[in-house]
Amino acid sequence: MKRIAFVTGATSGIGEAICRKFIEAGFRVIATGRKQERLDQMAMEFKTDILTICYDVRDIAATEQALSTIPEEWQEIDILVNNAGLALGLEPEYEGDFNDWSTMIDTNIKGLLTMTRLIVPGMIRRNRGHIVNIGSVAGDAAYANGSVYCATKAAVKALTDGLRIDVAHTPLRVTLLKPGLVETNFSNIRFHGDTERASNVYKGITPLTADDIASAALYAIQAPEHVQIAEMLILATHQANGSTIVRN
Ligand code: NDP
Ligand code: 8X3
Repeated sequence: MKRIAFVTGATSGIGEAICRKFIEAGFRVIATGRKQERLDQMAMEFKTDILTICYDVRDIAATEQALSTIPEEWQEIDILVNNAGLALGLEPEYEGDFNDWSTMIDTNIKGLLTMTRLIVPGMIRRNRGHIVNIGSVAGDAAYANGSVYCATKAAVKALTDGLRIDVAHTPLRVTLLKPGLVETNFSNIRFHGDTERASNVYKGITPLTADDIASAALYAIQAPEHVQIAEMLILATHQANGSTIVRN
């Protein structure tokens, strides 16, 4: 029987690439996000290897309702990929937008926590499972004008480390992936649709691709069962940390 991976933020970028990579590798995928149309396209493409569910990870009741619709043959989730997330704005902390802050905190921290709280108990009961959280190099240290986003990703690191401790007596494994610059829709969202500003983020450097991160996720989940890939920091060759990017 094919193993089942549940992926949040599957409608774009890293989450979509993870769905593709996992399905190619022989997994079935529960792909989730808020864009019904995009989920429908994925359902058409991957047919019986995919189940799509549309909901917002910030809404606990909607998340519980969404999970309650999962058919029996999809309920034994082996892998949870907590990927849904975003950055909004790039400005000094003393000038940040309250709504942007709430959206980042509610999605990146509380959404990830909700998914973990709802899906991991089944893994504990079945005595198998793997949680892959998408953090960021931004969680290692704050960079200029990005403190709230960086703080949410530092929280993802703490939550991942805490979960790993809490399941250490079980066969469950917990992985944190910390990408650097990955060219996806991320910067378009961050700059509220300012595509020129977004494209400048990736000028003068060859950024990572979503597929690069999907390969790292696949490596982690395919490692032998006694091997726990606890954390991977994945950077473009000319990026040294969240603040040091050498552009030509
Ligand atoms: P994209 O904007 O391409 O994808 C973000 C995904 O998150 C979309 O599928 C979006 O789906 C989903 N999402 C956002 N908000 C919600 C929500 N409230 N409920 C459900 N789904 C939501 O960006 P990336 O692929 O780059 O980002 C994926 C993850 O990777 C994020 O956690 C990001 O912080 C992290 N990351 C990104 C890096 C980069 O440079 N790109 C580097 C390091 C980490 P929909 O709109 O359908 O809801
Ligand atoms: C996304 C990478 O450097 O834009 O987490 O914050 S960065």
